[in-house]
Amino acid sequence: MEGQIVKILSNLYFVNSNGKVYECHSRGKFRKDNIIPTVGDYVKFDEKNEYILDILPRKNTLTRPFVSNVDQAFIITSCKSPDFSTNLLDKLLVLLEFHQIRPIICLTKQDLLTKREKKEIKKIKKYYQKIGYIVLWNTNLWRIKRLFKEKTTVFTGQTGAGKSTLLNRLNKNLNLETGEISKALGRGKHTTRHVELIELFGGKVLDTPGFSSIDFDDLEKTDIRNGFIEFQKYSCPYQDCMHLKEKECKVLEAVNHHEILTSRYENYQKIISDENRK
Ligand SMILES: Nc1nc2c(ncn2[C@@H]2O[C@H](COP(=O)(O)OP(=O)(O)O)[C@@H](O)[C@H]2O)c(=O)[nH]1
Ligand SMILES: [Mg+2]
Ligand SMILES: [Zn+2]
Repeated sequence: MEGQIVKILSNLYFVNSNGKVYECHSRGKFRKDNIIPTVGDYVKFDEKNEYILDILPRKNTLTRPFVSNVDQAFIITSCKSPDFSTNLLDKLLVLLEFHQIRPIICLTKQDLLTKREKKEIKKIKKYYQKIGYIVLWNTNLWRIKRLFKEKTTVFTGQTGAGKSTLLNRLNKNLNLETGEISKALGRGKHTTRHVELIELFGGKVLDTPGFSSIDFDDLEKTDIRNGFIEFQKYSCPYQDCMHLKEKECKVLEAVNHHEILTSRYENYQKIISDENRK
């Protein structure tokens, strides 16, 4: 049978297959081959003896926490408190593009905005939609719910952006801690918790934030360039143009004509010139 590992407790692998969970052991073989089964792995298993037989090829693997085969990520982005950061958003988009994870941008705390601020955010929202991203308000619950089906999903975004709040709204049974008060109480339980994929609206979602802008280790300059997806439609005279100082660069032209959002280009420059980039 085939299934997906949804939780690991020491040597026990919880494999979900068609909604039923099997508590499987792993054979020594994987350790020898240096493959460690992780949450999210699709596996072949012997359902009678509850043994994992084989790990199927992975689409991707994230670290911190370890999870494989992530299909999509909600980037929870607050409009205010903490302030809206296009830099963090663009960083996360680049990372997700690199790992071939579909980004879903979800804006929160729009209720805290003045009319003028809201107008500004709406403009930015439109731009990201125009270049091909799904962008939603956290109040669009019915639209959000429909996105989970048959997908493995992670949540990411700044602390305090509203990840746990949204997850709780989606499923009241989750009962995740939210806000600063609970953080101050700091229940020790939280830090030792195991990573788990939970079933939600016909898909699976990781119960902790699974991704951060610190995880930039493997990316090269060209990966960063390719992560700015709207740059790809411009064909510059320079083959393999990095859109920085090249002559007659079409991307630079588009920036000057405000076809490309200024903040997008500025973030590109910042990210690519960041320390120690290969
Ligand atoms: N005004 C407002 N507050 C929100 C919204 N979403 C979350 N919050 C609050 O923001 C704080 C941080 O939310 P939390 O879900 O813990 O953020 P997390 O760190 O991303 O999990 C909490 O006090 C929430 O009640 C929202 O849409 N509007
Ligand atoms: Mg939280
Ligand atoms: Zn160029």
